[in-house]
Amino acid sequence: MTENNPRNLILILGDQLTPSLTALAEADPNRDHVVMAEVAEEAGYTNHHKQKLALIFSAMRHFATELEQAGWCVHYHAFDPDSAHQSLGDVVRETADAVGAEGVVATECGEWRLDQAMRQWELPVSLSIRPDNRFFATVERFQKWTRNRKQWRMEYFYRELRRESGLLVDADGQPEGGEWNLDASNRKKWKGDPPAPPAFRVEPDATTRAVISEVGSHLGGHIGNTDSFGWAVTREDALAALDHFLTHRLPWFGDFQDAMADDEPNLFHALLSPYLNIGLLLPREVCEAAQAQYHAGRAPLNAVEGFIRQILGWREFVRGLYWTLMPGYADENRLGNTAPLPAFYWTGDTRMRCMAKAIGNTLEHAYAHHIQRLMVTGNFALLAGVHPEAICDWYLGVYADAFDWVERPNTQGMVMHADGGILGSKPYAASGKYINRMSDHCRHCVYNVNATTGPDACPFNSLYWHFIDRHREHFKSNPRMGMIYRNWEKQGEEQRAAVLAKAEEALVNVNAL
Ligand code: FAD
Ligand code: DLZ
Repeated sequence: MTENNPRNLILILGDQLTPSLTALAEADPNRDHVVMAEVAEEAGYTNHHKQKLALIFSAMRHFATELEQAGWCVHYHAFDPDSAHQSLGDVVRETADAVGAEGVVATECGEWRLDQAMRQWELPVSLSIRPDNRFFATVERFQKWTRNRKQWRMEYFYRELRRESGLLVDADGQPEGGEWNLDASNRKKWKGDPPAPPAFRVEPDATTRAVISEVGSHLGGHIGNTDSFGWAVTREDALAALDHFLTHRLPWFGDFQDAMADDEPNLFHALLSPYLNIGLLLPREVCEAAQAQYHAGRAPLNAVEGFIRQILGWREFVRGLYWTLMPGYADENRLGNTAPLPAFYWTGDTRMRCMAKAIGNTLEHAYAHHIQRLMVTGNFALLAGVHPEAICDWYLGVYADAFDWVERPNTQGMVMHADGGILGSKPYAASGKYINRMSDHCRHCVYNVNATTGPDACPFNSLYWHFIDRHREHFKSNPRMGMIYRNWEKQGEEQRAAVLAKAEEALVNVNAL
C-alpha cells in the first residue's frame, strides 16, 4: 500500500467472498483499498436465522483476513448496534470520504432490494458496478434464450448450458449415456440402506465463536439457535465439505434425491448451497468435481446428472428468471392467496409429523433439503392458501443459503404457483400419499395418512382436494391436471362435501393441527 490516497475503494458484500470477484479482478493491492461491513440494515431486513448471520459474518471476517494476508488494506466494519453507520451505503460513504478514494467499485449484488439501493447511494465519488461472473450464464444469455419462447422450461435452458459447458456431453454434443435427464431413476424411497453418512461439520474456531457470541448478544431476537453450528466459514473448509459430499453422498444422491426419513434429515444431499451462494465455492468447480467422479467410476450417471442439473439447470434458471421478471415478480399472487403463515412455522409445534420434522430441523440447523422445502413445508403453505409474501419471508429468513434471487423464484414460482406457471407447468400440490410414498414420517404420525375425513385424518389429504376444488377455474384446462379433476368428480357429491368440510375445519383451526 502506498501512503497516497487509494485510487478505488472496492466494496465486497457478504455473499461475494470470492478472490476472483470482478470488483477485485482489475484492482491492485498497492493502489486500491477494500471495504466490508456487517450492518444492522442487512442483518435486519428479514428474520435471518442466527446460524445464517453467524455464517455470513464469520465467513466475511475470515475472507477479510485472507485479503489482508494477500497484501490488501481492508476497512472492516464489524457489527456494532451502536454504530452511527447502520447501512452499507453509510459505511461506504463514510469510508470513501475518510480515505479520500477516487471511486468506488462493486460487483453486481444478488438481490433487487440492495441493487436498487446501491444505484441510488449518494457517494462523494462515482460508483462503478461490475458484472458478477460467478455463474455459468449471464442474465443476458438467459434473456436471449427466452426470446421467441412461449414457455420457459428449465429443461431446455439446461440442455443448452450442458452443450455450452461441455458437462456430461460427448464429442458429438450428445448427452453422456444418451439421455439429458435421468430424473425418472431418482425417486426411490430410502429404507436405511446404505446408511446415511454423518454430517460434515467444522468445529467453530475463535473467530466463529466470537461471532456466535455477538449474534447472541446483539441479534438474539432472531429465529433459531447456533448450538449445532458446524458450517464451513473458509474456502478451505468449504472444499473439504465438497470432498466429503463427493465421497460419501454423491454416489446415492440420485437414487434418494426425493426421499425423506424421520431420523435422517439430510440423507445424501450436498449441504453445499450456503457455500455456493456466498462465493466460497464456485458452481463450475463443483459440477466439474462431480463429473470427475462419474468419469472415474466412483459415482453413477443418474447421481451425477441429477446433481449437476440442480446447479447448472435449476440454479442458473431461477437466477435468470429473477433478474428478468423483477420487481413485478415479487407481487405475483395469481391464486389470490390471503392466509397468514401458521404460527407453527416459527416453532415446529404441530402434530403433523412431517411438518414438525422439517420445521424442527430447519430451526435447529438453518437447513432442510429440497423435498422437505418443496413437498412438506411448501406444499402445506400452498394447500393452506398462505399469502406468497408471508411464506417467501419465512424461507428467506430460516435457511443459511437463502438469498432473494434464488429463494423467491423457488417459493413464489415453484412452491406457490403464484406466477401462474412461469416456473412450473403444474403446481407441486400433493396429498399425504406422496409424503408416505417418499418417507417413513407417516408411520410415526398421530394422523392417519389413509384417511381423508374423520377425526384422525391426515390434514394434507382434505386440504389437497380443497385446493383442487377451489382452484378449478384456474387449473381445469391444464392438460396435466385433467386426470386429477376426473378423480375428484368420481368421488361423488356427498364424499366431496365431507372432504371439503374437513378441509374447512383444518383451515379454520390451522394452528391446532
Ligand atoms: P442438493 O439437493 O444437494 O443440490 C445441490 C445444489 O443444487 C444445491 O446446493 C443448490 O446450489 C442447487 N439447487 C438444488 N435445487 C435448487 C433449486 N431448486 N434452485 C436453485 N438451486 C438449486 N436454494 C438456495 O440456494 N437458496 C434458497 O434460498 C432456496 N430457497 C428455496 C425455497 C424453496 C421453497 C424451495 C422449494 C427450494 C429452495 N432452494 C433454495 C433450492 C433447494 O432446496 C436448495 O438449494 C437445496 O435444498 C440446498 O441444499 P443442498 O446443498 O443439500 O442441495
Ligand atoms: C444476508 C446478509 C447479512 C445478514 N448481512 C450482511 C452484511 O452485514 N453485510 C453484507 O455485505 N451483506 C450481508 N448480507 C448479504 C446481503 O444482505 C445481500 O443479500 C447480498 O449481498 C445480495 O447480494
